[in-house]
Amino acid sequence: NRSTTRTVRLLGAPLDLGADRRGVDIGPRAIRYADIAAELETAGVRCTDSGDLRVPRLEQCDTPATADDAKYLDEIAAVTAELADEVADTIADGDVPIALGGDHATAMGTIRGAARAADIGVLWFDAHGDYNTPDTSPSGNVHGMPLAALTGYGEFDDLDWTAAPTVDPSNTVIVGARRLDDAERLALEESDVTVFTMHDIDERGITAVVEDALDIATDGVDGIHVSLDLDWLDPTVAPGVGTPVRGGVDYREAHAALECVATRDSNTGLLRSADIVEVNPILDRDNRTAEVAAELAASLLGKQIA
Ligand code: HAR
Ligand code: MN
Ligand code: MN
Ligand code: MN
Repeated sequence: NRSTTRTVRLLGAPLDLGADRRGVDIGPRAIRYADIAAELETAGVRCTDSGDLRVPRLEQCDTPATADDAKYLDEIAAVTAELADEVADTIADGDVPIALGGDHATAMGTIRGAARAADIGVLWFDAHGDYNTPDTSPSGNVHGMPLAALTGYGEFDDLDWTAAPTVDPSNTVIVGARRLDDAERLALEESDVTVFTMHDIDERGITAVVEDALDIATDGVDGIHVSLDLDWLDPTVAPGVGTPVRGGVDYREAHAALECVATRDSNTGLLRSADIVEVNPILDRDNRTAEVAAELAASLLGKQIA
């Protein structure tokens, strides 16, 4: 059991180079305006904020060639390398980093930083698999690729760190998948990554699925990283995302899932880091998606309900 008060350090990552829809760079600001700091304090943790990482504006970057297989990968590599350093520093200071994205390429930074301190597993809450590679991606959008890069699958010419897995695929679990590209599905089937789909959640219930996911992610490692893509939720709950997919988890299931993680964490202290990504305020309604994101962060950190 943890006895001391933990400190969460927010790291803004206004990265939008991995996605097509503009606006995800405003995500960190929207999540702060939804008062994530106050939400986290209701969970009994201290909250500090390191401000935003510097990200080149899309307009400053060279326009990718049509049919580029991984758009802006160089720029994304540079930004996520800085984020990895910040995450590693935060963990070294004894704090819990939460990166506020930004598109899901952000996780290439957070997870790499967290994996520097200890062997970790990954819980990946997402409608998508994000397991494309430059060779398989239908879009060239790097936010559809981070999990492949991090588990050492596929060839990423400009990312030297992908030669070895950052996290063991057998400790990597996707929860809530409902839209996989064909090549991506095949690659996941052949991998050691575990995929729990919405069908599994329908059949078995969210808490049973997340308990299994936790068992797999934590097997033989020291901690876990939680990667929360807001498009994991149903678009009726979280409309402010670039690639909404119907049929996602509802508000209560989302909280129940993160409460499961928090309960396991309160027993074993396994939560090392997190990221909250893909909030797009331009596509949102009344900052609803950022508010859900802030509330879910509190559930993850162990907020007591009543
Ligand atoms: N699979 C599609 C692609 O690779 C769409 C990926 C969308 N990704 C996210 N993150 N929004 O989950 O282009
Ligand atoms: Mn994603
Ligand atoms: Mn997604
Ligand atoms: Mn293994």
